[in-house]
Amino acid sequence: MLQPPSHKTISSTFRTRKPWALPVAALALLVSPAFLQNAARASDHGETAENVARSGADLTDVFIFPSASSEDNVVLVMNVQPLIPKRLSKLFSFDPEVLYQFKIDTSGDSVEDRVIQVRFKGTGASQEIFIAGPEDPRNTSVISTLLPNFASAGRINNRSGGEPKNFKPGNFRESQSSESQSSESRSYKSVPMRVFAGAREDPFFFDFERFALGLATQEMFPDRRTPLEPPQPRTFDKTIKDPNKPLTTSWRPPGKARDFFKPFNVLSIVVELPRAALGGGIIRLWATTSPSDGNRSFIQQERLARPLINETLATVSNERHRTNNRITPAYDRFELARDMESFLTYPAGRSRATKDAIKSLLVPDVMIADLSKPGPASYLGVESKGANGGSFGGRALTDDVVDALLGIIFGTTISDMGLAPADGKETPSLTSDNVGADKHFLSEFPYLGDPR
Ligand SMILES: [Ca+2]
Ligand SMILES: [Ca+2]
Ligand SMILES: [Ca+2]
Repeated sequence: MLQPPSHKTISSTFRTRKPWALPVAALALLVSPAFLQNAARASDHGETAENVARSGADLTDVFIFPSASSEDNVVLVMNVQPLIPKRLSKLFSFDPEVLYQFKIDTSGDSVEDRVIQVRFKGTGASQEIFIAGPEDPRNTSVISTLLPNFASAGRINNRSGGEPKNFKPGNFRESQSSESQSSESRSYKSVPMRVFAGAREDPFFFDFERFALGLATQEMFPDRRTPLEPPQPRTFDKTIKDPNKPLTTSWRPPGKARDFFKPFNVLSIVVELPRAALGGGIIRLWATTSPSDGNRSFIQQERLARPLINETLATVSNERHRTNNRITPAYDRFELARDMESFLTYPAGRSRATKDAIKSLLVPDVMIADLSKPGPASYLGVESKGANGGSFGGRALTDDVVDALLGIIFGTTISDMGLAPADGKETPSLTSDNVGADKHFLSEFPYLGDPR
């Protein structure tokens, strides 16, 4: 267990904050669907009823960072199936009815130009993984159809010590000309890929307990109204006077704050492949999970790129999380932008200029990486033009994305980046949850730590 290959936290014009280890007491929590449904408000773990009901399609994280073993390669990660308790990983399988996809936009319009599709057959120790792409998608809506040329990457490989597979399918194809606008005119060659699928330690770190459970089971931010409304008394919950006002204005201090996710595992899909196979330039990445409709199509249940955007800035009520999960990034300017306006106006109380700058920074919800740049990965690195320590962007396993978002919403990140003048509306005590990356990352593929 070594330091991860690309270690950068938000720093420089962002806050400078290195991950630090915290003593974390074991949490004896009964993880039940009811608990999740009541509590999940700000992580991407069980954020909608349908994700709790079908947790194999519940995305929890997306990462993209340079390979530690080859400068030519990049690593994509998606995690699903939240809150697998310690020592129980073997009881969980990927959902064989779900199509798992990495979607990659190479042209800057947040419409995918290439997709990598992953499917599973069977369950348990005999589960088999199939993968296709990166290739032009047959369609780009929330309805997906399968790429041709699915090939088996073998049996699921977390059952016998976590050995990953080198996977070089001969019939996988790569566009040789990213300049070409016509999919018909593209020619292809095979893409060597390394693939891992199986249980891993959950890399996400956040004081979720403080956020969701620390205040007599009320979440830190009472649910906000959408569409945008002025503050008014909530009639259906007498314990909250104002649904738009934070119930507390501080996180727990260092030493008291806890990474709620520390004892839990997830199921990870890790793919390492040449940067050139994804176009080699600036890409916009997101992941989707789409259950089968029972025929030949797969209907999007969740979409995830930048963590916490939907879950923090949109409300649970009015099914805003579900709505944003089920649309494509192209619609974020109509839906997610409205949610953000509401949150940034009421709980956060930011100025007009700051709100507009935050919306232009975070809408549409895609993860941007510049594959022409060396590592390390650094969250929001492309958007900040390298101001946070690197211009590759993407997201490293150790990036403190919680603090990055809190700094944007409640801190001086936006004015530090020169995107809007300081508005004097900061809430400094809310800009860090005081939890850092204290996980068991690996220095090599598949990078995420062994399951607990
Ligand atoms: Ca989720
Ligand atoms: Ca595109
Ligand atoms: Ca943090």
